[in-house]
This record gives sequence, structure tokens and C-alpha cells, in this order.
Amino acid sequence: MIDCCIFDLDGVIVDTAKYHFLAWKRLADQLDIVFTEENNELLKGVSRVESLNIILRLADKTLTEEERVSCLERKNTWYLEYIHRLDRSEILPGVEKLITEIRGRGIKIALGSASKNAVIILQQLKLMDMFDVIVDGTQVSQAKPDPEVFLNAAKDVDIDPQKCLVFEDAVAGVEAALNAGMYVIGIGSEETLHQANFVLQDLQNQTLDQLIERL
Ligand code: B16
Ligand code: MG
Repeated sequence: MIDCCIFDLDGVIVDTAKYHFLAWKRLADQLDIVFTEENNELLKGVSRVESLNIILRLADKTLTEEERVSCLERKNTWYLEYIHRLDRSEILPGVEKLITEIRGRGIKIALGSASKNAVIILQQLKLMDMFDVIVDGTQVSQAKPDPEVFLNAAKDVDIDPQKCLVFEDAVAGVEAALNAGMYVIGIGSEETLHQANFVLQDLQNQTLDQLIERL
């Protein structure tokens, strides 16, 4: 029934949202925009460019194209300072065990992330070898909830979308998986991710058989 598992990165494999927040907050402070952790929820699964748009809209602020590019560069430089300090202790509970089990059963594993920093993050976590295919923000033109990122992953491993299972923490990501015709397990709160086949708080103590049984 499932021949490929596709993992989102931020919020599923590692909690980088806190580093995105610190970097966006630093930028917002420079721009005199109030930006809270609650606002940060709006940025989950959303591309870097669209994240900046959301922050600017919060304060009804417009920037020139040149200023926007400079903001995006500054934010990413600060974000990368945190990412370069990431290590394996930050892999979220249960993730590595589940991925190891899936690989052991000969099921394909892909990454489907909006992040343009996905490869650096996987390298820091020493998880690169676990993935048959990596599709990230450097390779897609349409952001989630468009299904492009997940459909490309399925195509690259040559598996029918209907036999793919996606793990996602963002509403836009859950919608992207459903738009791709895939199964999706939400990681996070039932309240926000209710469109998923089902929702788990995290991947701790989960086996693939238990998950498939609930789909
Ligand atoms: P970057 P995911 C997404 O990753 C994050 O959830 C989102 O908050 C971030 O803005 C986006 O990546 C772009 O990240 O600035 O590194 O290119 O959850 O799709 O793995
Ligand atoms: Mg995510």
C-alpha cells in the first residue's frame, strides 16, 4: 500500500522554527515591526519570500525590491549562523528510528521541503544518506499547498502518488500532500492539522505498521 514515505524537514525532522523565529525577529526589530512567536506560526511551511511578505503585511509596510532582497539575505545569514551550530541531538524524537525501519523494509524515502537550506540542515544532522531523493525549495517553482514538491519527489523515486505517505507539520503542507493525491500524517496539533488522515504529536514509539493500519 505504501511504497514511498516523504518527510517534510522543518517541524518533522528537526525543530528549526525556533531559529527561523530568532532570525525573522532580528529583522523585524530592525524594521520596527512587532513580531511575536504567535505570528511565527503563520510562517510554517511557507517559503522565505512569502514569509517576508507576511511580516510586512503585519505592519502594513512596503519595501523597494532592493530593500526586500537585502532583508532576505540578512535574515538567511542570521538563520545560517544557527544552522551551522545544529547537531544530531536536535533530531526530533522517533524520527531516526522510524526512517531506519522504513529503509530496512525497502520502502523509498524522500525529503519534500520548502527550505532552500535543506541540504545543509541534513548534512549537519548527518542524515543525508537516509534519503533516496531530496526535493527542496531550490528545485520547485510553486510553494505548498501546491503539490509540486511532493509530486516531484514521487516522480524521482518512480512511485505512484497514491502509494506515497507524507509526514507534515504545516497546514499548507498537509494540503499539498492531499492535492498530490497522497496519504498524509500531520505532526503537531489535531486542531490545526485536522485535514490529515490522522495527527500525531510526534513520531516517538511509532512503527510503520501501526501508522499504515490507521490510514
Ligand atoms: P528557507 P519545510 C520551510 O521548511 C519552513 O517550514 C518555513 O518556515 C521556511 O520559511 C521555509 O522552509 C523556507 O526556508 O528560508 O530555509 O529556504 O517545513 O517545508 O521543511
Ligand atoms: Mg514543516
